[in-house]
Amino acid sequence: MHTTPRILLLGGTTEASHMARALAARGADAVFSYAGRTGAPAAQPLPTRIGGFGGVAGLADYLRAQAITHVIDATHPFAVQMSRNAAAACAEAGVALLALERPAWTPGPGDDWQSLPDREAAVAALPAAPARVFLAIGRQGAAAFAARPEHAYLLRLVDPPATLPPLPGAEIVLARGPFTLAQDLALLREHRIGLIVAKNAGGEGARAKLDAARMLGLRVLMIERPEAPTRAVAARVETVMDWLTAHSARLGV
Ligand code: 3Y8
Ligand code: NAP
Repeated sequence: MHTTPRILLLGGTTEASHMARALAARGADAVFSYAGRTGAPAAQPLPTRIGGFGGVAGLADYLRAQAITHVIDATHPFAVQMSRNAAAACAEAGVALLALERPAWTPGPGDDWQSLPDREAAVAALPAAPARVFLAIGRQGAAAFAARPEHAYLLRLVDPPATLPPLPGAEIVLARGPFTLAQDLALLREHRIGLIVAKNAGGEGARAKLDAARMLGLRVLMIERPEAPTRAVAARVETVMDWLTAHSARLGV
């Protein structure tokens, strides 16, 4: 059976956008998928679908209905539910799966990081004395910090929130990354930030705040990644392209 690879690219990261450009340049038969978390996600050079699939069963049905032969999971390391569903649905539908995931950040000379296993640990790790905290973890996790109302919070969100997070006096800046060192230095200085809470996203799109923190001598409470499901993982777009080529040969094309 002569079938060219038909690819589902689960996106939402800088690496997914790079992957989309490489697939489009090769004229691959691919579809890009967003969850629909933001109002106007960046346009992609591939046909794009937006919204959930309806759990594992919904994704397995989608894979069969769309005759998908390869899934590339290029979602964010904290998008762990999507990654779990992709691993289960691909196993159920007999579809090849490869994750494209950037390595976690590690502290270097001059970094003052405290590593935390999860968001709740980060809430508990906040200092006793009131601080001005840059909560750089987005909208979905901010409410947990209502347990520590003595601190002044700065949030950076992609879209204006439908409802304000329950953080009295919190300041909100609206910005979509990737961010630059100059931007993040200015933000930390302007808001007199004393402490940063971040997720260990890895990659270049969100690391500027860490370089700025080091320059300003600020501590970072670093929330480490949740455990990802077992699956094959590549760290580079080229590796994924080689995987597709090798698999295409097996598909007889
Ligand atoms: C909808 C697509 C690209 C991808 C760009 C990357 C870089 C900029 C840094 C800070 C941290 C944060 C947040 C962040 C970054 C990239 C990448 C990345 C962090 C967009 C996008 C979608 C989302 C969803 C959004 C979450 C939120 C998280 C903001 C587009 C811009 C904080 C993660 O309001 C909400 O519900 C937002 C939800 C998931 C985390 C959260 O819990 O709030 N990303 N971000 C994707 C979809 O619908 O499928 O709108 O264009 C993508 C990007 N965000 O193509 O160049 O690769 O990591 N995204 C974190 O790392 O902590 C910002 O401010 O320093
Ligand atoms: P999640 O908690 O892992 O997934 C929750 C549900 O959202 C999934 O079960 C699925 O719904 C849907 N979903 C997630 N990603 C999807 C995608 N790319 N295409 C279609 N449906 C998707 O997801 P999340 O952490 O909210 O992340 C959502 C999106 O934002 C992803 O694209 C991710 O790459 C991006 N992002 C997330 C973060 C973060 O900090 N979490 C940071 C940057 C970018 P169904 O079960 O209905 O299929």
